[in-house]
Amino acid sequence: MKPDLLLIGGTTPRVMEAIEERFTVHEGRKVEDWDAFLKDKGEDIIAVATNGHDGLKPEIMDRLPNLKVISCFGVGYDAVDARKAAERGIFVTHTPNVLNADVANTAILLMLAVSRRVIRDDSYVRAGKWTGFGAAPLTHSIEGKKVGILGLGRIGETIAQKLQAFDCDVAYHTRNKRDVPYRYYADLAEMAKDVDYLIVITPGGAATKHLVNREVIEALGPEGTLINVARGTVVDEKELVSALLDGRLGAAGLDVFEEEPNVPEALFPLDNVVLLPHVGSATIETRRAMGDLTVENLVRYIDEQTVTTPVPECQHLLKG
Ligand code: A2R
Repeated sequence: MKPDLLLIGGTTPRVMEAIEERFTVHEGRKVEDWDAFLKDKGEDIIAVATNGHDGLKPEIMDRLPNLKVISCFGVGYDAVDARKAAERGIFVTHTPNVLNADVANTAILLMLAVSRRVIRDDSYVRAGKWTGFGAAPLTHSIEGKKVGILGLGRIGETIAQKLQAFDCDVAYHTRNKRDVPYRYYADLAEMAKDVDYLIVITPGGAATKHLVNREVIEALGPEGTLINVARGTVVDEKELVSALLDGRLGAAGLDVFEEEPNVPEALFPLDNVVLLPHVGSATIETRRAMGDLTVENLVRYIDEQTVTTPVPECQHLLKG
């Protein structure tokens, strides 16, 4: 008899095939009556596979008394209450490191796309304006600019390393100063005041909610550019939109939003803003690696009662 797994959200055919080999899979998105499902199957479910967006609702977790492992596809796990899971001895796992390069590339892609006005200039060509009006207006270089990184963890450090190729002057803000060759700011607004670009790459959740507030946005200022590849909640989106509309902030490149998939429509006409549908890690190569690690964590739990990449809150559950 295969153990029972609840799959929340969709997944790739490769992951589906791998989990179906080892588990009886119950697809959450096909469940019409959750109450009936949980009454019938809640006690059998020992594993949940989910993603950073859907997570696992607390009211569902509460009704899975024999749950042992929650494997989350993605590095951010703010949609799962990892502390509560750890208290119950449940492993929460995520997929760190394998996505560092592509999320960092997305941050730099947004810096370049915004600064060089790629979307505007592409439209310029397609609309026949090049032949009609001649050369497009000049744009800004990212070469040698000052970049402040909010969150210098696995991905933030990868961004910093890649920015060396553009001769950027990198600074960072975190709660704990690190032993790295970049200038540290204990105060985020101070850093925002001194840089041309502010890149946000912290985790989401309550601890980072609206860290980028009106004061930080205004410190970045009319010549500054905000790049967010972390979570929409880290930035006060209302303040961001109003600063962009008033010209109190120069430009923005955004991969994430507070109420995904809803994006403030006020941003749509602005050509100093580039908007992406949360695709930081969304390449075939990286999503495959993330999927494989999601499955590895589930299978190792079944075979060895341990996991490969627990979130920090569950680290202590590892044996030895
Ligand atoms: O504050 P520290 O020293 O714990 O540094 C972490 C920083 N961070 C913060 N910085 C300022 N204020 C905060 N309240 C705060 N909370 C955390 O964010 C650390 O430098 C960084 C997180 O790094 P990692 O845990 O290595 O995460 P990783 O793999 O870089 O991914 C970051 C996020 C994910 O959680 C997803 O939401 C997103 O990127 O894709």
